[in-house]
Amino acid sequence: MAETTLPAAPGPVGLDLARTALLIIDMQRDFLEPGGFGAALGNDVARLAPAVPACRRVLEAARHLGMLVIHTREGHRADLADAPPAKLGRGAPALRIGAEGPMGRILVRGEPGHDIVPELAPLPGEPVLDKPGKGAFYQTDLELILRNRGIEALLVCGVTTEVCVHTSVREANDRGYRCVVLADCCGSYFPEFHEIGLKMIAAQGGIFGWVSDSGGFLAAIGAEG
Ligand code: C5J
Repeated sequence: MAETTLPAAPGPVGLDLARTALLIIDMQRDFLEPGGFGAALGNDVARLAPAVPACRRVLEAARHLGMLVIHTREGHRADLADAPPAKLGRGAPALRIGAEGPMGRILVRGEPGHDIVPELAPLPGEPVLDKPGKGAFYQTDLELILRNRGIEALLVCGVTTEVCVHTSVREANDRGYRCVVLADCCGSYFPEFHEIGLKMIAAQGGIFGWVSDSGGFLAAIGAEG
């Protein structure tokens, strides 16, 4: 794997692909499909759909390159012992975390809604991290996995832009990882939060990282079209 440069904001970003991992955040049925956690909170889940094919193109290219691919899932133990009361109390009682929904218990590990959408299903050997919070580093072994593989940069995709993607990028940035968020591979129930969330990452000379897109990545590695 070679070095490459991606077009990005606030400026081009060089990546050593052998030391770069693809981090796909929470592309779960619970957020992307009707009847899950996202819909239970009153959101229009269709807004997240365009991120799936974009993510898939990047995922296939990353696999082809032999890049480390890591998937995360937000969710809780069946007994909800790892869910803070403030989080459990959110939303209408019949639709809260742990309640029975059309895809099983909402945001609970092992339930159908907790699965990653089929288009982006992890392959054997790709680490899948179950996280109880919004950030991918919080109460997971992500940092250990990245260190063991010599990773220094992350290509970040997933949902939602301003919640779990943003939190994870902030955590990664503080730990010294260079993050490149692929804009069209992310999504939000609130288009304005998506736009502003991405601007916040690249603002002030890239205060949290860089923002590029799937086309920029695929072109940089010679995989477009
Ligand atoms: C949310 C996430 N939005 N994955 N989770 O609750 O962004």
